[in-house]
Amino acid sequence: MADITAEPFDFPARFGEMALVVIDMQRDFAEPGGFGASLGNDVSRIGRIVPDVKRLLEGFRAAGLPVIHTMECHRPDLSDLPPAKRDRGNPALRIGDEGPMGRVLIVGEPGTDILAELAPIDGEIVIEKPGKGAFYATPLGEILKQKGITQLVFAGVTTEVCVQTTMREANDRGYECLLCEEATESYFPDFKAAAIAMIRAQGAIVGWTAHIDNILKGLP
Ligand code: C5J
Repeated sequence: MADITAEPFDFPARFGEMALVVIDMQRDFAEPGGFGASLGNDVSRIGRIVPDVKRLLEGFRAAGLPVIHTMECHRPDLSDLPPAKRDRGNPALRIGDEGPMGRVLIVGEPGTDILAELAPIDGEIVIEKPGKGAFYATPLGEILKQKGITQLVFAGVTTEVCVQTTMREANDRGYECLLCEEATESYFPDFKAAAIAMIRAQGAIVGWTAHIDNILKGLP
């Protein structure tokens, strides 16, 4: 066991049981013309964390620790897209509509892809998820159980939506969760700060948060 400097207190790392989970670093959330932009968001904020997400990925790869990527996406026939999700808000483009990067958030479309700089490499797991949380309607729980993973380090977007939802799902399932502060982002800086504060409040009620250098220097 080795401690990673974190808040609200050091994270008791067990590297043999740890995986990195990179949430939804997809073109649709990070590039103009995608789903995030269609909701009126400034997507440039997401692009700014790419170098740190890459550093974290490379650190886990170099340490030989498992890496899991998630993608928010739906089947082409939309059979896994509840009307309540498709109809929500007033976006310029709805999920499944044809946009400048293909059909929005549909599996296999160019906009749904993970950013090229962060693309999964051979042996890494990719979870396609129809919800905000990565456990809902996916095999993630089974995969983690098979691999004996009990600790999850999180990166990705957006902090208060898919990242926090997945951390809460994981926390309820008994995983110890650590969020890398520099490798996550929101379209709303206040929401990122609030999500980080909520996660680590009350003695790590959802999990821990840590700076990237402390995570990287703690890796074996
Ligand atoms: C959102 C996500 N924000 N990956 N998705 O719709 O956070």
